[in-house]
Amino acid sequence: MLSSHPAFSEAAYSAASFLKEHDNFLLLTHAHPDGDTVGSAFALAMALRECGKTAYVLPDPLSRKDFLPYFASVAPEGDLPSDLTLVTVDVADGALLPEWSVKYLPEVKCVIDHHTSNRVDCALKCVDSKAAATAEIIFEIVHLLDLPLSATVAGGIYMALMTDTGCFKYSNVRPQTLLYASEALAAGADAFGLARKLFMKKAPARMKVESHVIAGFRYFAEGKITMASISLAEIAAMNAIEDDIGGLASLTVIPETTEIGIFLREMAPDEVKVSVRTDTYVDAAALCAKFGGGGHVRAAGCTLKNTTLEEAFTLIREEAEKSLSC
Ligand SMILES: [Mn+2]
Repeated sequence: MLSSHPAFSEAAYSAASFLKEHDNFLLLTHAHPDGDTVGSAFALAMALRECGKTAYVLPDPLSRKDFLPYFASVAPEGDLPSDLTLVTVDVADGALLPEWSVKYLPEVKCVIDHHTSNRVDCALKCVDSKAAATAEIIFEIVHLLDLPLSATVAGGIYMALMTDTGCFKYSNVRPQTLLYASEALAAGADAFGLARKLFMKKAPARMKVESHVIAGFRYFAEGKITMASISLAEIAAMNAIEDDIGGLASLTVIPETTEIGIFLREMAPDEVKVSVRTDTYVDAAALCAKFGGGGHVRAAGCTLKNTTLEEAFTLIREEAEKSLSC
């Protein structure tokens, strides 16, 4: 582990002292889990186990299949201990918990996250909005628990860092991101294996969905806004599964003229999930906040209920156009 390092976050210090005081943990991840919520929760659970504590992550059977082994290895076995301490990891808002986790929300005792707009109702919020991924906080916590970084924990941290930075490309990358990734690599994280599996190789069905989405791009404001959507009917027609649909939003900000990329996914006939990615100056979180959502300055989201896909498309386009001139 690091002999000298940049100052760790307040979030990591308060989380580490809280974690030291308790013994049986159930960690909660957000719905439609990404590599940060999964990798961070997995790494934290493993680290707590290395401290001799009991720690589980509540499984997500709907997760993309690459994440299922992570969930399986830290899933609760048999009856849960009665004195569980609930902790959310990378969950920006209680509304983002999967439906089977919502019942635990009132019992959450600690929030570990990097979303500025964190809205989970909890007394202890360990939020470092400067961290590129929640995994940066987890790395610091592991250090503060006086644990050597094991290859297992390092693997979860590396996956999470890689995911939330688009393979270390996004504007959220800071010196700590690469320093902690380097430490994770030195500790045995399979950097190429993870990059290959999660980012470089894609199933034929995924390629088909991506080309369909790109072919359907619509440009507004002289190309400064790119929008794409996928309906339930299109998902059914392409036989697409969750693995084929997640993370499509990042495609919308690729066109070189585009400042705001918007991806809409029809979740139900009257419910639309909107993901916004911005290039250099528009605040994606502020745009999504207009619809009750939030996230980060370059990547954010919201869900529009009682709204059709077409209505949502128009609503978000109008707000996006306004945000260009702010
Ligand atoms: Mn994250």
